[in-house]
Amino acid sequence: MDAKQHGYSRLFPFSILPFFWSCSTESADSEAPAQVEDPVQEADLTTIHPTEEAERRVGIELGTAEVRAVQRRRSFGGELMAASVMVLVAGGLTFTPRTTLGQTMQELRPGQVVQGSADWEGSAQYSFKAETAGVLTVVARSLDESDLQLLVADMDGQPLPEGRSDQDLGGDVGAEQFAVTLPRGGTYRVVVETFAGGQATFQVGVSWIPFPDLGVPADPDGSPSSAQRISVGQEAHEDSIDGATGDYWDWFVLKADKAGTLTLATRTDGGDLVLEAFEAGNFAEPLERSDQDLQGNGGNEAVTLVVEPGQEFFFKISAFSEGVSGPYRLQIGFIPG
Ligand SMILES: [Ca+2]
Ligand SMILES: [Ca+2]
Ligand SMILES: [Ca+2]
Repeated sequence: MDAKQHGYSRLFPFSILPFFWSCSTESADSEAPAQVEDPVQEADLTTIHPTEEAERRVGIELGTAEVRAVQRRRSFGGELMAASVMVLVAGGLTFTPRTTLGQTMQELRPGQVVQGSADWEGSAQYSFKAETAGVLTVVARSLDESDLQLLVADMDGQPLPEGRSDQDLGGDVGAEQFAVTLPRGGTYRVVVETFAGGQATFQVGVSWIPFPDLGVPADPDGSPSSAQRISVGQEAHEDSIDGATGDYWDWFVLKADKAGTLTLATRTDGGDLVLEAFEAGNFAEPLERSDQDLQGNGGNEAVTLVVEPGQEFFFKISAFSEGVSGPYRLQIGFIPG
């Protein structure tokens, strides 16, 4: 497996295991909720073979199954049963780690260690206020052997450059610490996550070195909330990134006014770009990510999304190696339907 893809695919197989494990052990320990008499064997159930006409009338369609990477997203249909609560799910349920702007977060202050817990989705969020640029060191230790990882993000939830860490210090999966440069004064998010999702308890603390000379000017399109607006049908957009001056990436936002298939593509004469697509409100994990180096060119990338009228999508263009610069052209294609 390509190193660029590794962080994506390794999450999924493990993420569902704790869920099923906890269901089975908890229900095994509890008293049966009902007694069933004369149960019918599966082989004795009525089998229905609908005609083609019947299938058409009830809307049964066959489709092709495909295998895709999923980031921290778990969908379950049916009936969930835990020791003390039963949840009936009609159509299916999707859990997606999501952070909401303006959500109340506990503030971390330098020198203080606080105890925290990750929620069922495996994330706990804190804020940190910086007066100037500087270096923030984050330290976390699991209190329950959960595998932790750390993330420092801006207030949109966008990870900073070099803003993720999962070091498993000394072979202890719950022992994490790292230092990250905050590029200017402002409020940032510190996120303690569990590697496989699910609840965890831990201690977390930060230390801070103010370092104003590390400051770089704000990138005008460097966050989702200041994304450049683009639209279907417009001409190709010419732009560039220059990591050396703090222009690490460019954000774009597009609102679909029709249903169809949207394709964004980048073209360059050199360099190596990464193109990512996000849904509004979840900027830590992309919906789609392209670093395919199409036509053998590191800057040629494309993502395709099926869109509904009124849906808004965000796109981030960054260099594969931070600090690399170069011009690029962004093309927007759309097939209605
Ligand atoms: Ca870890
Ligand atoms: Ca930029
Ligand atoms: Ca690339």
